[in-house]
Amino acid sequence: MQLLFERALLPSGIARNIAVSVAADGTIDRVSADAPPDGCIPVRGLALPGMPNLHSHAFQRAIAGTAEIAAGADNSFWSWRDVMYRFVERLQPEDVAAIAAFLYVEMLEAGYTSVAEFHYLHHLTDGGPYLDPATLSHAVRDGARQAGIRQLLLPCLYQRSGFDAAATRPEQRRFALQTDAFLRLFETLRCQSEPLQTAGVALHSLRAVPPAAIADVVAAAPAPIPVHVHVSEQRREVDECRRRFGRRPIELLFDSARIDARWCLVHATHAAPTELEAIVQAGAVVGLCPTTEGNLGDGRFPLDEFAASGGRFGIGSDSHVSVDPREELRTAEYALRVWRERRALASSASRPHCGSFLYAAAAAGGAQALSLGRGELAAGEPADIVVLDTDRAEFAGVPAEALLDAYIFAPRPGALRDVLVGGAWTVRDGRHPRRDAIAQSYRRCLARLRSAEPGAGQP
Ligand code: NGQ
Ligand code: ZN
Repeated sequence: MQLLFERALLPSGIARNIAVSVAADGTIDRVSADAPPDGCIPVRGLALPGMPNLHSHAFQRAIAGTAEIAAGADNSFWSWRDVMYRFVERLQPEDVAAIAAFLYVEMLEAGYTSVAEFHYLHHLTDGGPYLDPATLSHAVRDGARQAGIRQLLLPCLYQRSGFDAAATRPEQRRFALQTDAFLRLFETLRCQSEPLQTAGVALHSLRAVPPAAIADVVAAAPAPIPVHVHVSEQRREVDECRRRFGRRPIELLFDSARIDARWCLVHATHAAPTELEAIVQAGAVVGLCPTTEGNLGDGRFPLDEFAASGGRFGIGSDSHVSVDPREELRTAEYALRVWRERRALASSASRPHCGSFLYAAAAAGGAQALSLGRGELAAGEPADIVVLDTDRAEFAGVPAEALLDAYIFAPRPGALRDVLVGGAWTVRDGRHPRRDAIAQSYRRCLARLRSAEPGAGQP
């Protein structure tokens, strides 16, 4: 397939009349600004590399917006987690698939072309193993297949409830795995990989995985297999880690494994300056989830300083209170603005356009975290492309070099028109072709879950 984009964001900037040829295996085999080859399909608008979503817990989509209730001074990340745990109690495999499919349709329509699914729900509701231990992993993969999104599935290791604990708590019973069972699960999923469905490993957190188990997993899952881990999201876990190990979580992680470019450190909110420096040196990606981090009251990440020192980052929608890359990027930048009382902080003199910088950096960091290449429109990269409808009145008068700034900082509905994943159109004219059917199963699933809730049936 040969496409001729009116405009495209290339590593060198926005260029006009760009021909992109897509190979049969779903990768880009040529990008050129020369005279277009015969048979090119013209596409109006601005083509961008699709945005990888580097952190998702799909099932949490179903509680997004339902935990925004005052509950006294103790309403925190930890009390939100209790609400989430209560919801997890009831989920069946078909629910997990239905929720994931709907969420992934939303992602595609918002311009995410790939997702790293950080998956820690493994067992039956009573904590016993499924006959097939990959049952719930297959459910999230099924969701990805229904929607047509590219997915890096990250089965997650979870072994204890805190730094001092020997095991999980009852409400975490569906997550707990021994290291050997975890590695078998990963191996199963890896063997079943397909072009759009790959596997890596996740360690839930330094809280939930002891250092010896981290070392075992890293030895059994060598580079370039991607490794994702939650780190330093909450001050409380930093304090508990220091009390138990005399070190901060990221320090402990660096002492437990060789951290390099295949690692994605999710959140890293409370990283100390020396820890941020170590992440930059290692070439690891920081996985920012700005809307979830804001929603849960996590804290502030110094993205301006981190980016200025060459730190790599990408974005994730995590708990899915928002499913929109623009909102993640804008929230990250606005958190800096209200903190520093200045503007355009994430960008720099060499990359002055804040929106363009944030988009390109997050596309590159996300691609690295999903082991997908460089996150650019270039030969050899996956043909994951989104197209903005720059003919819309909303873009009138916006110079080409500011189109991405306008897209991100003055967002309007309908700006994103088409989405290509692995060379196949998954969204046309802003709509996923299977939206209605998938939304209908999501509705039915939520009705079933709500009616099974304790206290259901009351007004
Ligand atoms: C999670 N979510 O694993 O779903 C976590 C909460 C925890 C976020 N951190 C649970 N956003 O960290 O223990
Ligand atoms: Zn998470």
